[in-house]
Amino acid sequence: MKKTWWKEAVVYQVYWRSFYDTDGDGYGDLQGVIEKLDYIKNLGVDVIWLNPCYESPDKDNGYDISDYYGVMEKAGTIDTWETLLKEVHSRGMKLIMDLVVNHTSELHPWFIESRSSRDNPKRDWYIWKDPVDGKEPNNWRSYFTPSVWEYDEVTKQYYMHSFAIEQPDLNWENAEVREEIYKMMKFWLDKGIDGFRMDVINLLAKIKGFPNAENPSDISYLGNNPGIHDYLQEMNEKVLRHYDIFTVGEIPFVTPKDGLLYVGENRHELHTLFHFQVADDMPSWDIKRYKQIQKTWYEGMWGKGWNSQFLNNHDHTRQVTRYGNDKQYRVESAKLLGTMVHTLPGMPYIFQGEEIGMTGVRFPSIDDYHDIAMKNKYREEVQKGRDPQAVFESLLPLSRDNSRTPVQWDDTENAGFTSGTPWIKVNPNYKEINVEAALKDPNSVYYYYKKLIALRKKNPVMIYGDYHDISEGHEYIYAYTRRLNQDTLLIVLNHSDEENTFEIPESFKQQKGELLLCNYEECEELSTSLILRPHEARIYSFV
Ligand code: TEU
Repeated sequence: MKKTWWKEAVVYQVYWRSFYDTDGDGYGDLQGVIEKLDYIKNLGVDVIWLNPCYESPDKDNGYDISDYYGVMEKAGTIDTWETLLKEVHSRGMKLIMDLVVNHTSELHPWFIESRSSRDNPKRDWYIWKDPVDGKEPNNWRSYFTPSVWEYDEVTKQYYMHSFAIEQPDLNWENAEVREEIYKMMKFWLDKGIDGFRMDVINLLAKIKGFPNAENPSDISYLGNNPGIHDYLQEMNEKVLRHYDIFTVGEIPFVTPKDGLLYVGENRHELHTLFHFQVADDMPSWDIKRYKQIQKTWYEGMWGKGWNSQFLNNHDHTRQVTRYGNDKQYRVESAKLLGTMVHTLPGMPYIFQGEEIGMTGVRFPSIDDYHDIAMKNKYREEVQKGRDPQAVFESLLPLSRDNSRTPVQWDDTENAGFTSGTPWIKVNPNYKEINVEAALKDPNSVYYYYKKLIALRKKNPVMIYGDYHDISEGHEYIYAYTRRLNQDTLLIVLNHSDEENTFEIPESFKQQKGELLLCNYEECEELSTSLILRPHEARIYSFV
């Protein structure tokens, strides 16, 4: 398998608005990221993924861009951004930016022009359709609203939006649009960034003719449509291949077979992808399903394309809350999930705060929430006549705000995140869970992550080794091997609040294994029958 720098990288995601506020406006900012770069660097990560900081009315936290060339005031200025890039590079790290080109903000000058009249030269830059029988052109649902269509009174047509009404979809069929986007990508790449995380990049191509969907609530018709690979190959040819960069596509609704079409090493499109079979489709821990997902992706991609590993991000509830035990075994469980993400095949992602085991939230009222997806859904369901409290409670576990609360730096007011009023409430558990406490405690989740990352740097088998699940059918234990040449790692994870036993396979019994890492203070050396405590994780090495 071809070795590349990005295959070996560990990525840390910075959701800057919740990271660290330096000017007291209640929003994290780029200066805040600069001030905390040593903290990130100390963890051992290689790449920072920065969520969108472009000019934006901020209806969807920066994913509604009104100027691709400017920096949002809340985040800072282009000069601060330039300093950030320089400071990241001077510490030997890389910076990738979010690329959001399926849609713009409704306040982007392109859309303002496009909506101004039917014969405006930019009309075709977005997707406009006549009403059908006086109604929406078809029955498609958007991510955030009951229809992808919004009627425009002035020109008496509907425009398409896959997300909020304020996020009209660009028309990628239009060559001028594509050229304009490529130009913008080069602008940032020429400034020296190291790549892009590409927002819902598989949504660019729409189904020709816009036919009604049989089951409109399954919105997978929005993605992976004919034409998408032409766009990505053109983007690669015209932009990407000219730079030594790394790209990761956000690709919902994708199977391993189709995933390879985006990241196959012979395809010249993207380097890696995020698939959502876990984050979107596995609401709580389901070991059987998770093993199956890892198996099919490994079998589909290994040797041909590179995968990513993540269990949470700014859209998905913190992993220790969603897939672990954030109460009695929070620390053990956070470490176990980290062990899994960093030892499975693919690039590991850390979402800010994950490295100290931050948890999801349960705020008392819908007014405490800001997530447009949650707020819209709440309104939609309540309008149907459902009980508001019941709707509210049903939306709590997966609200995107679970991951968006400020990073907890210390136990002072607002967790040391801001001297002002934070844009979103701080998780009340900050007195116990915070960076300062983690840095003082040698057994913290933070130092465990640091060890995991260091281990990865020392052991290429963690990156390039093959993968075999040796625990199929076990209800609580997930155990697998990674092998490269003479090196073998055995990873054993007990996903349970109870003790469980794992019999190691015959082939290991004759070999001498060394314990490399374990998430409890004292751990058993290798034996034929391993007794694992609640949420215990171990890595053994065989040479
Ligand atoms: O996310 C796409 C999206 O809708 C995710 O919330 C979804 O859960 C999944 O991850 C894909 O099926 C991106 C951004 O990450 C999100 O913050 C934006 O709101 C959205 O695009 C629109 O730009």
